[in-house]
Amino acid sequence: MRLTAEDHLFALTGAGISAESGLATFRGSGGLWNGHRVEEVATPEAWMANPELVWRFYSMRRRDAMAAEPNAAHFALAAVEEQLGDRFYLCTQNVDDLHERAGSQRLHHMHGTLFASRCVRCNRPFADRAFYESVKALPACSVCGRAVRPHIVWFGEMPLDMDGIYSQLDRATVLLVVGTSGSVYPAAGFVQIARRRGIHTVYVGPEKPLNASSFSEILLGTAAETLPELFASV
Ligand code: BV8
Ligand code: ZN
Repeated sequence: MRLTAEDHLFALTGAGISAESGLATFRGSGGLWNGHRVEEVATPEAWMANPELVWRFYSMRRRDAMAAEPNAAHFALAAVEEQLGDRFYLCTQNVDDLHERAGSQRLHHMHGTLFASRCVRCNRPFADRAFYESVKALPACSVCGRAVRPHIVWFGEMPLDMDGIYSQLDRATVLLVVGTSGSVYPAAGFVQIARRRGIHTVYVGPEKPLNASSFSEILLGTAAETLPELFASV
């Protein structure tokens, strides 16, 4: 991948970029996440059926993310953002805060964030780092009393700010995708949009993603090993 001073870089990351920080990926553990089937807990149906299980799952994810540190891949993306400024945009499917903690600013969490919650009726996200691990500890809205849920986009729900993402994709001259299996849409479809626009598309990860055939370039390797080198020539 060659980046010039005129390029607009759109970077999309997935769970693989946080793997070297010790955070579990969706597929790494065979679709199970610490013993829970993801479909069991990352859906509105699961929330309706068992809010306590869902809050236990996300409390565990909050704990894991608090204990993790950003790795060289997160820092490499923050460094290249320094150089590119407004010609850089990072869209992550991840809900952990490792990109922020590595210094990324032009960053969008299209599937929500672990450290925010929102009332199911008021719907305004607020910062929340608490753990809710028992039925009696389930949070309720201080304004209207209704249930408070994780500010996470579940399967079947609309990802956040799709218009903003598509307009950034329109400006990009290079799409870099890091550490995602390409199994979930609309994120897995961004490379097809980029390809139709004829821009250069690069995938970085230790194994080919499901949408591998759409990429101009596939760099097989881990994120922490590959990204610092990839940006060395910028
Ligand atoms: C939507 C937050 C409409 C939750 C996530 C039938 C019924 C209902 C829906 C659907 C359906 N069929 C299709 C759909 C759409 C559905 C979908 O795609 N389902 C799949 C399963 C078929 N999508 C949705 O529901 C989305 N919403 O479609 O709304 C719409 C459509 C268009 C426009 C507007 C609206 C919402 C999906 C969001 C769900 N929430 N996350 C949470 O975190 O708890 S998804 C979650 O899984 C991730 O965020 C990511 O998006 C996805 C896949 O995870 P990955 O990040 O890719 O991780 P994975 O483990 O899969 O892969 C890890 C990769 O890392 C591997 O490739 C591995 O090789 C690599 N790796 C490992 N180690 C390293 C590494 N890479 C680099 N370095 C390493 N060291
Ligand atoms: Zn409320």
